[in-house]
Amino acid sequence: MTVQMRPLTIRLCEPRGFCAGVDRAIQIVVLAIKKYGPPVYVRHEIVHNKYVVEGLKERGAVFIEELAEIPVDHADKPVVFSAHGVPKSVPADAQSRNLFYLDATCPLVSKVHKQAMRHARLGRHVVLIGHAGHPEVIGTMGQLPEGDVTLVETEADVERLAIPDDVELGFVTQTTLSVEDTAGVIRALQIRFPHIQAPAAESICYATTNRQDAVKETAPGSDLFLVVGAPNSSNSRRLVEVAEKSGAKRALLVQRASEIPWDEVGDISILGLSAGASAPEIIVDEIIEAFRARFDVKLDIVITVEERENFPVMQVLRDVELTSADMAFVNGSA
Ligand code: 0CN
Ligand code: SF4
Repeated sequence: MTVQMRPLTIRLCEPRGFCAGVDRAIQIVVLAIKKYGPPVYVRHEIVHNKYVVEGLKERGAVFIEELAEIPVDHADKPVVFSAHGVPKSVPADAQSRNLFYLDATCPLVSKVHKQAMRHARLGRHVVLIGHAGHPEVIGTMGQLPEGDVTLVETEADVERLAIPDDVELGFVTQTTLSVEDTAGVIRALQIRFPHIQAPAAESICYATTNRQDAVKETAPGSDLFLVVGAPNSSNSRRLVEVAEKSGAKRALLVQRASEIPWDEVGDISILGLSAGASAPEIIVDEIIEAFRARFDVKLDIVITVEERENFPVMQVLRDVELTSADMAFVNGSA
């Protein structure tokens, strides 16, 4: 006797998953291992994803948090800085240790660094909107001398700011924030400090914006919304919040199919599904398969925009060839 499985529509967001900055950062580590041989040191998780980090470890990457962890007799091994960016003190420290470094900071994070430096050059104190303790925030604050940047996270923080009215101000933001919440914080800043200058271009990146837009489109009416991503991934966590705010009955962040709480999933008929910018597609596939084993799945791909961004790696790595297996790992499909 065949058992009828309950029908389930999976609304799959497109775009989702890897962005151009993540793709580039992973490529840099893979190419550096090919070119220089293992070990290649990587300062901080190259992107916030365990599957990616473990895959790179198997290929010969060694993850560290600080340059001082590199053994003295390995000073000739390359060290890669993560996609999230680093304070100016880090390349300076690498230079003083005579290390060979490859900077995998996403070009869109570097753009925010430049916007912050431009404000400072024009005599403005910088207000950074972002999450305390996040490596990107540490990196952006570290572009300027201590005391030249003030961090705010919320509208309430803006109310508490004790900056005299005659101080020239400019703001920038972290690249992976909630578009809506940030608009609120910017409004609060502009009310409190009408003379505050915006950056020359939007600091929240295209990938963050597009993934949030796609979730906004698919979340209404979803019984459950799953976002593939890590708890330390800012952009992934924002997608969970956006799903909840946009009308999903419940939204959860999962790193792998094994984290799906099946007891709590219950009798759902519409599932929303997306993935953060650091989450490989292979895990999205794994999750769809896990639902196929339990439901009669109909896949509904919701395309909100087509992404064409591609960030090339640095010149020194362009002569290295990738195998098709490397390429599959780099684009998240293996
Ligand atoms: O998850 P990520 O590694 O980083 P955050 O969203 O926590 O910043 O994704 C890549 C984004 C960048 C930079
Ligand atoms: Fe760059 Fe945005 Fe991707 Fe971060 S999420 S790596 S800023 S494109």
